[in-house]
Amino acid sequence: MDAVKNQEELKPKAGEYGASNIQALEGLEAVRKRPGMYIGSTDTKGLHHLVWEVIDNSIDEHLAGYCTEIETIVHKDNSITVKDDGRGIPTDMHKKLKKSALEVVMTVLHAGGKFDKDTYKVSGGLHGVGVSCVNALSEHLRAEVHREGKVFVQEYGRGKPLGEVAAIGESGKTGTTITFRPDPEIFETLEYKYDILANRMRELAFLNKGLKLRLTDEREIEDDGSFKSESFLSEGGLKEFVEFIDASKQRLIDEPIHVTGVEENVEVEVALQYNTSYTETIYAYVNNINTREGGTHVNGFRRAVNRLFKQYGEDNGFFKKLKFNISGEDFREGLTAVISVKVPEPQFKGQTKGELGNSEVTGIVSRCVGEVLGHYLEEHPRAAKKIIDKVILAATARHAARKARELVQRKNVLTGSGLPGKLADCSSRDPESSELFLVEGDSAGGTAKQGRDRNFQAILPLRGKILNVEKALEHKIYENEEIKNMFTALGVTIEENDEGERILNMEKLRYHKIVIMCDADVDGSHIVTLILTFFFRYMRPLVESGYVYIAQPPLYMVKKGKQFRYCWTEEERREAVAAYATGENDSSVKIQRYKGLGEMNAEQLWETTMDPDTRILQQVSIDDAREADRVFSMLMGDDVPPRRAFIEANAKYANVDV
Ligand code: 0RA
Repeated sequence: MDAVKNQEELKPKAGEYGASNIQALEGLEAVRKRPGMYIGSTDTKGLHHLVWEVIDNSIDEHLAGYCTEIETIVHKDNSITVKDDGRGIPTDMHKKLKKSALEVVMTVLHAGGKFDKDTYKVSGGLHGVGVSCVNALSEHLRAEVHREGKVFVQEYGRGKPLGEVAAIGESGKTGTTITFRPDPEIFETLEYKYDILANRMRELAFLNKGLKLRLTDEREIEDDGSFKSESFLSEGGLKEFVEFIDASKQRLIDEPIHVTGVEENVEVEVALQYNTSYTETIYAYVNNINTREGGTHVNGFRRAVNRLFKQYGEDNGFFKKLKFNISGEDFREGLTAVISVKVPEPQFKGQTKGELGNSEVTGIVSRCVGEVLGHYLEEHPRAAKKIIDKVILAATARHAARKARELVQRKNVLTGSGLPGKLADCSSRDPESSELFLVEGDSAGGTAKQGRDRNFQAILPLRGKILNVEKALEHKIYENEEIKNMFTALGVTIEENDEGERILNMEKLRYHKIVIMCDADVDGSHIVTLILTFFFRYMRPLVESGYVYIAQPPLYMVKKGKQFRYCWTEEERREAVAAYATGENDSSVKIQRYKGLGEMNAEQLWETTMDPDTRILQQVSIDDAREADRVFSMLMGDDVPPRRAFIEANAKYANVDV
């Protein structure tokens, strides 16, 4: 192996990329000291972030027009290889640092090398910290570069080179292969999750049409002896992405509307479709990064959709018979869209930096979408009419729901305290220390009432299955006894703003802990999903505030004589049995499986599930609730849209009286 000493032959031609472009900024010690600052966390999320960081660099090569395939391999020991066919990391000598550019890119923080603003790069949010971070946080890393006819290799330990860059052979190809083993001194877990990797790669394939991403998991062997492996490649891009998201839904128009455009160096691509459901699904990306909190690109998109459809409906007299206004919200029901913008210098805002802040983007997206949508509506009058009908349907239902809601909310005010008869309230009037248990079934509700600490714990029993919020019409929701009880017990109301948007008024919220307590069986978990779906759709701010929890009743009690232990997992059960048993098959050790809350008495329920000192509560994150909603829509489907029946029964759009 000969180390690269003579740099003359590797000198870049004029205009080509050279080592001197790379600026050295910071050392990698900082990264190891405070990894969270660079990759967000050192849990499973941070661990996967290492892979995204390397892949992002390969995708930058794709965006620059040089890379068509990225292969990712999870090895048996959870080390990772990412191989691309891009240009390869430059290996010529960096003039100031007197080191190979490869070494600089791998060992100097922020030396990504691609500082020119004309090329879009994946940077912003927590991304774009550079492969050097991956190197710093890897026990071992090997970089192999095929470039200029040669194969160059350098290896590192915790970010420090283990030797010089070596030219180890010849190659007719170009590309970079990085293999790294995350450092156990840094990460709490080292186990890569196939599904997390696969889902992100599928998403990246949709976002970068024509780019092939291959994932191989050497930890899993298939029946035919090969490793588990999948390839992701989309020729249709965002259009296919929208079709994938809506796979289980009934589409309203034949194929998604596709928008592409460029303005002021901002690239815009959007695909949108309407389906027969009532929920809006928008996935938005900036430079391939998912912006969960939306931002100016999403605002621009909404603005265009509202403006164009409203104009079209008015110009064609479709809204003439309506006795109420169409509002922004009405354009959102059943809308599925993917918005992808490429912005040279993205600014991210918001709590989790998941919101695009660049104000110029609003107008750019709005104009691009507006122009294409305008043509589309002119050229597809039948599709346009279908969408407008759907919008009118949404407005009509919103109008009906408002009336139903107002009726219920007004009645409440008239009937004094307004608290539901079924509620066993607590004595505390301080929301911060008060808890409401939503308990499945009257009998478990009774046990919970006996077992609770009435000073701060309130119990609201819910009958069997609460109303199926997927199938139900919104105005029916507010008439449902169980749901009304939840609203009044909690002290929250829904109001509408000028946009027609439903806003949850939490000013009079009576509890800051809302605990869903269901049986630990299949039915119970179905009911949890149902309740979470309801919270996600109608009381989302409660979830976002971190007020919603799921109780975790034990699955077993293991007993021997007077000793007993509650167990929440199979493993705990095995341990308990092992601890009590004096020999094999010790018949004095008894295992009781708790199928439902009803099998526990008040005291047991208190000490296992309700007592703040001993209970386990799972706090529901917004992602949990969103996932419940997704699972739920898939299970329930929407074969015959109920609102269609509703609207047919009420014939004329204008005169819905509830
Ligand atoms: C610095 C400069 C150039 C490319 C890269 C780094 C690069 C980094 C990674 C990481 C994984 N795969 C990669 N591929 C490329 C520009 C190279 C040029 O101008 O020739």
